Amino acid sequence: MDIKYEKKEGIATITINRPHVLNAFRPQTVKQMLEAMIDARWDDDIGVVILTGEGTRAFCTGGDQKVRGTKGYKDENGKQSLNVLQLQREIRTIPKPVIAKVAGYAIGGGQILQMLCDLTIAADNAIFGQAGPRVGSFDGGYGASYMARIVGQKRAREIWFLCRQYSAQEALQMGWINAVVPLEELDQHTKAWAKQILEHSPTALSMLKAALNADCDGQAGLQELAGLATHLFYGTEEAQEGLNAFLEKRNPKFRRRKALD
Ligand code: 2NE
Repeated sequence: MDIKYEKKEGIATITINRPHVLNAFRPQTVKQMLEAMIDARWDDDIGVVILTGEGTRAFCTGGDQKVRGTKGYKDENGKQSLNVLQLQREIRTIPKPVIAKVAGYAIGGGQILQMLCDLTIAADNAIFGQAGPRVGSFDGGYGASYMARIVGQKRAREIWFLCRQYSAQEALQMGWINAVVPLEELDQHTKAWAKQILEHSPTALSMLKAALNADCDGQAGLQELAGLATHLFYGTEEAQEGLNAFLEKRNPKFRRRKALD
């Protein structure tokens, strides 16, 4: 297995477990992370997901350059793909807060994964940066546009064009991450944030996540928000009347809509 997956006290933790390559991901890693993320999505006992990397040297250094081919990254059968975009979308749309717990390097596609998490807590040894243009790659999706939403257009261009590395404190100043804590306290702080979130209304949190996404994600974002609204609507007397009328082969008797406060 390329990942560790643990569920405990309402928190699902996904740990990229490839420390020999600073937790760079290959297709198998991404597939396993996706499966874990989907499991957490449908598990009613889970309210928060933590994404992290094994050890203290790296959160994730992006795509494993040692298995990169001419059409993508090679899996165990030699098939080439770039399925990390699907993982990005799952982090973005899972209706539960996702926290990135970052120690060490968050570089390239790894930096983008942490950025797509709802919150990022970094250890004081964390280093953030882009590497794509240095190794002949780029992420022109969320990796570019969402970054610019967070750090601003000028900074996003600097990060991508120069491929420099930034300390945790610099990332905090840019609003790229939420908090910096001493490395030895990273677990404790991340758990405390997760536990505080677990005290709050899961429906309110999911609606807020979808609303914040919708502001950036165009029609896909509206679809996500509308999906949650539909889910809530199904629980109303009005929606049930529509369903019952169809099943009973009669015309529905909808009451006039009450004005909302
Ligand atoms: C992160 C960095 C700067 C760390 O440098 P250093 O000197 O502290 O460690 P070192 O010795 O470079 O790394 C330790 C081992 O991990 C491997 C290294 O090759 C090395 O292994 P050995 O040579 O000793 O056997 N390693 C680290 N990152 C790796 C990677 N991504 N793939 C394969 N092996 C990796 C330094 O390691 C670094 O610059 N790493 C490469 C960062 C990078 O270029 N990432 C890919 C960017 S593109 C991307 O992620 C991407 C995208 O742009 C679009 C879509 C999807 C993905």
